[in-house]
Amino acid sequence: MTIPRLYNLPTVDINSIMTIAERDDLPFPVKRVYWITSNHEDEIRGEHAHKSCQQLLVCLHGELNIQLEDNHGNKSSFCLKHPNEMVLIPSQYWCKIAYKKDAIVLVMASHEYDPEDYIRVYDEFKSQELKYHLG
Ligand code: T46
Repeated sequence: MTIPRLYNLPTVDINSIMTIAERDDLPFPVKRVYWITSNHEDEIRGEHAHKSCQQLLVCLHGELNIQLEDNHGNKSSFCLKHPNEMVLIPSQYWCKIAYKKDAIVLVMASHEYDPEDYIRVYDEFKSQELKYHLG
């Protein structure tokens, strides 16, 4: 079972800092990359789960708070503010993300974009738990 995880990626000091993620550092083959630049203080985004897609998030600038919940109600949270940190968000985790002003976030996804892969209603996500428990 895949669980949320924080990675500390290797860096090279070149007066600036270079952070490197080799293919073997990533837990899945990346099929899609996108990035989000937030203009608002404490903007809340996400609030959905993915059926299959897994994602890796890196906060390139600013700060990000990620709150995750699995379908058993187990919660975890991560604060990202260093560009060498990367969080794995597995599929089937409810995800709520708070962006601090001017946050820039890079996302690497295991799947191409598919609106059908999203569960956007929390009660629907929780009812999947019921289905899971009922077998
Ligand atoms: C996630 C967090 C971190 C596309 O057309 N293609 C894409 O690849 C993506 C990611 C989004 N879109 C469209 C769909 C919506 O009309 O962009 C719009 C905004 O997407 P959404 O409301 O899902 O944005 P966030 O910031 O709530 O969530 C996004 C990802 O969708 C999500 O998977 O984990 O960033």
